[in-house]
Amino acid sequence: MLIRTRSTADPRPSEITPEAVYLDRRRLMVGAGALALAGLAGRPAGAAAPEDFAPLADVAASPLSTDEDPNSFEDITAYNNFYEFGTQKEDPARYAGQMSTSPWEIRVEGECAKPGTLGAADLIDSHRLEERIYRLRCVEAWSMVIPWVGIPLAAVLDRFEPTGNAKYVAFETLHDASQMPGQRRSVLDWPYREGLRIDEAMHPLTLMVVGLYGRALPNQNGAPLRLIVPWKYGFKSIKSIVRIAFTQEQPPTAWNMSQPYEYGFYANVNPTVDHPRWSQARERRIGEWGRRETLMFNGYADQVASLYSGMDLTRQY
Ligand SMILES: Nc1nc2c(c(=O)[nH]1)N[C@H]1C(S)=C(S)[C@@H](COP(=O)(O)O)O[C@H]1N2
Ligand SMILES: [Mo]
Repeated sequence: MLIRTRSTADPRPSEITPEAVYLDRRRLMVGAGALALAGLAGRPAGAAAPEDFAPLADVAASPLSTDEDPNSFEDITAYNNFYEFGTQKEDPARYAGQMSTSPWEIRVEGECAKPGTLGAADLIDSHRLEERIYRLRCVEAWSMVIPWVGIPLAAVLDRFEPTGNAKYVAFETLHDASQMPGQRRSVLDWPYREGLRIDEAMHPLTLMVVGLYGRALPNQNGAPLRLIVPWKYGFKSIKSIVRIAFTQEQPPTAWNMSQPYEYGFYANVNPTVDHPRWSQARERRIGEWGRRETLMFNGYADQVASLYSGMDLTRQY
């Protein structure tokens, strides 16, 4: 996301990782080889290393994965948007370590038969974990390919038995400036909030993420539980969730509240609807030079276009 005072959306050349650092999917399968490769290529001091994160057991590969090569662990954990820790891309890697993520509970309430709390550890233990390699397209016109580990959000929400009045689902991030120094500044109206229509929340592509690269989720990526909605701009994929509410009305969302003419509720990736200040037709894949064409619904049109039939996506952006 961009605040108005910033002048460029693009990563600086110094933030672009050399090709040799990439871990492709096959190297991921033999973790030790991948680590050796990262070591040879030279990781910057202080950067997160995969071995710092606990491996997740019994992760099944998902047929919903893209066949594109994932970005490196280093790209994924060093170039982040997580404004609770600062507005620069390297701030989350630097500061998110001060957030305590265990124990962690999500309060679930609103239009459901069984409101309650959800412990992150219990959730991980009681569901089958899937690896889903998804493109993440940031509204700032860059993208990454990330091997997430998660649980279909529908399976998580079903536990609380949403009622027929549940038309939307609202999500909130932790609000605690003692752990999140970025919240001392009113860059956004904290806590960070997001929301989905119930059919979007229940769509099989929507994932409650608990890890990446087969390991527990790094704090800078939204530990211990964050959303991924792969056909929407990255800002819909809210991190470090502490509250979920089923609602009858469309819930307020952080970026829409802050800059409604720039960031809509739907935020579907759409190369034909430009942001007021820049084109959305192309994107830079982090780690690559040049640009790729942005795909309608981030490449997931076959699966999700029907959710929006009859809607004017120029107006409901
Ligand atoms: N709580 C919270 N969630 C957030 C953000 C944020 O600032 N705060 N940034 C969003 C944006 S703009 C993007 S592009 C993605 C980035 O996810 P990543 O850093 O794991 O790649 O997180 C999203 N989720
Ligand atoms: Mo973003």
